[in-house]
Amino acid sequence: MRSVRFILLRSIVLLYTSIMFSQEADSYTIKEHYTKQEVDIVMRDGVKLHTTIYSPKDTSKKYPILMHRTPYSSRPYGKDEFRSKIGPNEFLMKEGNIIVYQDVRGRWMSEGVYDNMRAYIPGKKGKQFDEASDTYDTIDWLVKNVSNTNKKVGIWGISYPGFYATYSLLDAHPALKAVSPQACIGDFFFDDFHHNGAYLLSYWRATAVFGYEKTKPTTESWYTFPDLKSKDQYQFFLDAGPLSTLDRYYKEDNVFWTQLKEHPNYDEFWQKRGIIQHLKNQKIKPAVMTVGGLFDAEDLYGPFETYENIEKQSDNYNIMVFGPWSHGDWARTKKRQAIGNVYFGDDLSLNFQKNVETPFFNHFLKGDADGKTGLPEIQIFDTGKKEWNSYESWPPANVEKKTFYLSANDELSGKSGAGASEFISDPKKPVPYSEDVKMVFTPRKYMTDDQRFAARRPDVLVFETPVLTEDMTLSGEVLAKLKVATTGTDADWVVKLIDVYPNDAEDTEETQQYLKMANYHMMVRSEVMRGRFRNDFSKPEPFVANQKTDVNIKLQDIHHTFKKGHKIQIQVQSTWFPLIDLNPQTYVPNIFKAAASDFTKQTHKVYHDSAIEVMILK
Ligand code: PG9
Repeated sequence: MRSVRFILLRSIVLLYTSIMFSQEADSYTIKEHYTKQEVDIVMRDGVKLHTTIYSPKDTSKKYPILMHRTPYSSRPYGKDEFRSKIGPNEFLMKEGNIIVYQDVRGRWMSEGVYDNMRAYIPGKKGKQFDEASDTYDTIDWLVKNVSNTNKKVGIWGISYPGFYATYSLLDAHPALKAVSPQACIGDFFFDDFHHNGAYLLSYWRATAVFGYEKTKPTTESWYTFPDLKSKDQYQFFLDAGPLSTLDRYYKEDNVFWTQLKEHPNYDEFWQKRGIIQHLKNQKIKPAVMTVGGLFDAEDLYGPFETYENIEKQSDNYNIMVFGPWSHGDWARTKKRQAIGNVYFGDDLSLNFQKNVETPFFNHFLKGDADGKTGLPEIQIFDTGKKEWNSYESWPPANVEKKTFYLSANDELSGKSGAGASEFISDPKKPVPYSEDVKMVFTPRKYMTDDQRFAARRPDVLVFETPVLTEDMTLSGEVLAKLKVATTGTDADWVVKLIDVYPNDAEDTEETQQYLKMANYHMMVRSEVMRGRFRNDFSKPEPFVANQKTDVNIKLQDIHHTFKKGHKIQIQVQSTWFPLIDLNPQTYVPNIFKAAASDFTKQTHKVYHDSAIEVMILK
């Protein structure tokens, strides 16, 4: 009885505080504190970009400009329509800043033609334009025409807006003082739509958002999503068969779908659209704070590469924050931070917004701007110990390499061995990437999902350590150096790094009904290499059947303590469906054009001298 009374009391308290909080949050309205104007700013080539400017009504002081450039609309449009929240977070909103939203070229109310990941043009002349010049021209207009500004500009953005934030650093306007690229796309061949050349079939529905060209500025979306008449993504795509059957949903007018199909390799089309390369060729001047989520299913490559390449090339103020977040979690205000079944702690996002993001922008836009922010160079969350750590560099200076081998008897050991483990890979019965039955817009939850369902399949190899007798912190890159063979002539290789919980692990309120956290196989990191690209992403090569071959796979950085009583597990498989598309396992020039008959069951081998190289915190 007492427990029922306790639960009842707790829920009354929770209800009361949530009402209080929401009333406090609702009592603040943008309309009451800000004016709004919408302008069309003319770029150097004459195209007008629709720009919405929220200015504080209190004109007793001057404010910096915080800008956000987006392909997802700066709506609502119309002078009496106000957003419910503006700016990177509510702290910066309430203290007063000039907040600017802009539809990027070719999107929504802006003129021009959209180009996915528009290529940067070094040394632009005359009317030549790209997203760097559009940003420069916009800032130039704003600091000259917006009243009550202190003429300092900051830019923030998550995901695609994060890409535009990174882009703003190139040929940066002198008024641009602070930029925060967050979950910033670096390159569509390694972020979002592809991972090491494997096509993210799980992104297929998102192709509608970026594939169609609009004919004029519009406040209404000009694209629609195909009605797949299914809620079971695995079954839908399995029944669909080869990718070419999906042409029935996207015709030639879906420019991006056509581009995806025509460019299966890392050719000039994708290479010129990657932005990381340009960070190596310029001295970046504005202060930069790159933010990412350690379980971000969409953009992990981008933020790590952005921070690391700026750090190598430039001597500007440059810091990095990586938390236990999935895509964009750090911008939300949810109290309990959890991803799927795994709970990491309370108020992690709110504390980041209050104690990191707000001080970063205020220091450079309203403060001394001398770099003495008091913020560490690196703030990263240990996703095993569930605590924040700070370092002066990334990876931390005090790490040393440790090599595990995929040994006989399913052991993850310190010894390289003879022989191999093998499995039959059947495209007709691919390994699911998740146990959940759903139809996603983009993948998310699988990044920490339980992997027991996979471990129990005959087409997934499992290698694990004995129960750890002490904590082991893996920090930085994980490199899988596989030695494989296949009876076929093509194959994908998926490596998953898993934290096996002890049998006394406790459930939390996030634990799915059918699961127990006891013996939970938590996905810590995972990655695929489309085998044809093992030597060169732009020059695909078939495998020679039954020939032992090297396949190296870089898994994105981690910071995870495998605690005493846990086990480290590696899983290796060759299908991961429908996260990625199916590999025919017989070599064809372009998998997007493969016929159903090309898809064959093959036997794959992983030799016991395959290694997993990790960095251990000393
Ligand atoms: N990077 C994310 C995304 C890009 C393209 C398609 C779907 C998602 C994002 O901008 O949210």
